[in-house]
Amino acid sequence: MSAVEATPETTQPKGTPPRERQWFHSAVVYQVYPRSFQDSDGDGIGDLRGVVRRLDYLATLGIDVLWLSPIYASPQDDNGYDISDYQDIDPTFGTLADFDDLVAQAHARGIRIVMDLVVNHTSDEHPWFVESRSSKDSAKRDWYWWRPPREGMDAGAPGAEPTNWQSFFSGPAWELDEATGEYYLHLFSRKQPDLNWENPEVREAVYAMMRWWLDRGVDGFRMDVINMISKDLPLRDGRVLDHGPYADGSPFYICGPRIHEFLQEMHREVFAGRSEKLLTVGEMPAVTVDEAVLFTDPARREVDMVFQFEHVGLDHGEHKWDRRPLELAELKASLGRWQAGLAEVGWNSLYWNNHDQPRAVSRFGDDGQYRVESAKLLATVLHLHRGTPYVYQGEELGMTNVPFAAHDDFLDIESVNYYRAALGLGRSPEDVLEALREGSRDNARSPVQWDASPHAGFTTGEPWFPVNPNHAEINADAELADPDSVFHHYRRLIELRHSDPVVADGDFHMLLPEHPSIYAFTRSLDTQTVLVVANFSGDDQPVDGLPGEEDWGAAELVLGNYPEPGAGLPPLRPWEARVYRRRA
Ligand code: TEU
Repeated sequence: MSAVEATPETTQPKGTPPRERQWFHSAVVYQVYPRSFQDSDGDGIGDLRGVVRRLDYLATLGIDVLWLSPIYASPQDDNGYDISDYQDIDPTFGTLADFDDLVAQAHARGIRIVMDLVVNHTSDEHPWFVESRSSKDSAKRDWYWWRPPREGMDAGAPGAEPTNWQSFFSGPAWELDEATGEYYLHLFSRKQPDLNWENPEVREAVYAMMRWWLDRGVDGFRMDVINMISKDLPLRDGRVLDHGPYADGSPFYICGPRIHEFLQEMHREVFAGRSEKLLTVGEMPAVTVDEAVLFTDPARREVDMVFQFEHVGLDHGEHKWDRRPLELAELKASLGRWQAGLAEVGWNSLYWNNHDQPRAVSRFGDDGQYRVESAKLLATVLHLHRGTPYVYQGEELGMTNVPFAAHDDFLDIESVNYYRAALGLGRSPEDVLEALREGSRDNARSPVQWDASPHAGFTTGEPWFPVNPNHAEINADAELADPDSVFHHYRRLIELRHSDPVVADGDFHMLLPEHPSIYAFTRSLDTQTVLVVANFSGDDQPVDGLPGEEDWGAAELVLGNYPEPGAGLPPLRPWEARVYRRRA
């Protein structure tokens, strides 16, 4: 949030020397999904007092910022991303007093608190929507997107929806309200009606809510699907998708015509004049590098960074449930493009997974024989890129995907709805189950594994979601006790980012872009250069063709995930990653 500090010299015209260092360049963010983090009252659901209980653990890990997925009052149709009261805590998670205590105790440990801002939509149980649907003449009717049935069609008739868009959670993106005979837009579930940001009253209500949380000590926001708030009017039909009756409406709501105007207005109304070092990160499905430069250029006062989705879509075919193998060269090309694209202006977020993505080690690594090595390799590669790393709860323990047995093991609305819709479109149950096993968000939502006890120390009650049976082996107690564990490898990487400016601000340079198994790059700042070499395969890989190879042979080994490799640049063992440093 550089507005406060943004004096003329901090905004840099093209081609000038590297920008001013921002505090979050050397920060690491830890994401907590409260339902699955730590239960403190035995009801089987994680809560705020549970987070407080684990603050020392997080301080030991060394993270700087805690991003809390939604904890607001909510009917939990989408696990909290459907909010019915923005200024109260859901009783499942605790009270405002519990929240204030969490903020105080986190700040006492130098950890900032970032809230999840979900304002593209509310819950259909939010008083705003209850009033809006009450009548066509409601003062809040225009706070949401209401439309009559498609011209010449009766309300409720198949295809009578105002546009042919598909919801992210399968089915149409419009729901008929029988009482008023009109449809309302919901890009996600029917219990998540989209807010109409064209209405200045809506925007002011959101800004007031955000100021309320900042006044309460919050240090920033992760903004949910924030690049969907500006719709391209008039709302009209999209191209019908090959795999179903509905169409892709994204051209009419991804990075819409007023998105930069809205984010700059938000910045002026909420953040300008605030001195605290705040953090804003916009979750932006389908955002491009060029758009991200505009969104994250400090001189434009929009957001500090964005979550882009390119690298978490490389193993998708036509859609996320159409899985295909990931090619390392494609991954390098994608992440390399984002590094280069935001090298001069803007800033990257760095993540392998979150509460919407399968577990990183199962997806990008090897969660079998080389689970520990590949978990450390993924951390090494990600944390030494240029940008702010995000650690998703349990990632620092090397937690894996969940061994789902049957379709009714899935609880996530996106997976449950997709299973039903896919069968309706003739896909075989076995086939869909396999796709869910690989791609379901539920893989990320099993409770954090704190110890080897029956419910992994997550709860003394019955967990809302079964604990992964591999918690007997994979758990925080075991990791903390083993100095060579995945946990301590994350701790060392975070220490490196805190202590070494080349990690926080060094220029990024990709090497061996076409190599099918080796991911290699350098970071350089002033006289220092750091080399990262990583073997994304289960076979030994010679490190041939590396520019300046002979020089690296004598360099200092800063970090590795195997016992000492020996002199020179010996071949990389399966899933081995090494970090070298040399001074010019
Ligand atoms: O996710 C938006 C989003 O893009 C995801 O829905 C994504 O498409 C999908 O999960 C990939 O499988 C945000 C939140 O992170 C998510 O948890 C919410 O369900 C969604 O918005 C609606 O608020």
